[in-house]
Amino acid sequence: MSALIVIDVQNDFCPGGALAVPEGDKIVPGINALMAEAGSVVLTQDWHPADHSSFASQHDGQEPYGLIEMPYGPQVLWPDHCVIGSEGSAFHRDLTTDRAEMVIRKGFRRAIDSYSAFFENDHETPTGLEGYLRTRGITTLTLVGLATDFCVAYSAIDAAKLGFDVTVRMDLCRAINLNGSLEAAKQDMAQAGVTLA
Ligand code: VGL
Ligand code: ZN
Repeated sequence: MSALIVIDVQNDFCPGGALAVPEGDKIVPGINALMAEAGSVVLTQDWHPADHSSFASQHDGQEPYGLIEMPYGPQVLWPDHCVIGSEGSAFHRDLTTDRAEMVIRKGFRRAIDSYSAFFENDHETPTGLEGYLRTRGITTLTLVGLATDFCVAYSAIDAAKLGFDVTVRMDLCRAINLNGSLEAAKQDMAQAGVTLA
């Protein structure tokens, strides 16, 4: 059994949003088309409290896109984005959400970020998605969405490590590309056994 995992296709990651990914909206029609053929569809939603610790605004003297050390490791600081219930946290208006059987929200704990749909950024706190997929007998995953080099890559690598058969449709993803993060993410995904299509 297979599932399509659509990562964070939300207003704040699209042009005009708080953490806009270039061309983030361009992938929406292709994702909708792929959903029509998918076995199961899971959507993820970045979902932060207004005082989330990944926001540069919460750290004196820090600017967005800086790097700090958190108890769980290095963390990039972001502009405030995907605040719970805000317009920016909503799915892009053209994304088909009707076929989603599961919506998984992540990053809702103030003290820890969660790029991956499977584990928070400490790499050990589970989101529950693994159990959901396994109990449904789903072993094959296709990932699409935003951003290639953060939430998509982290999710794909975790999924491959957990033993899922993982393909990332690169044509249906777009990247932030911060200091070479896209190239690094591609290499890390390939090394983890993810198929880049
Ligand atoms: C993401 C940065 C911060 C993503 C989420 O969806 O890739 N990136 N929060
Ligand atoms: Zn976030």
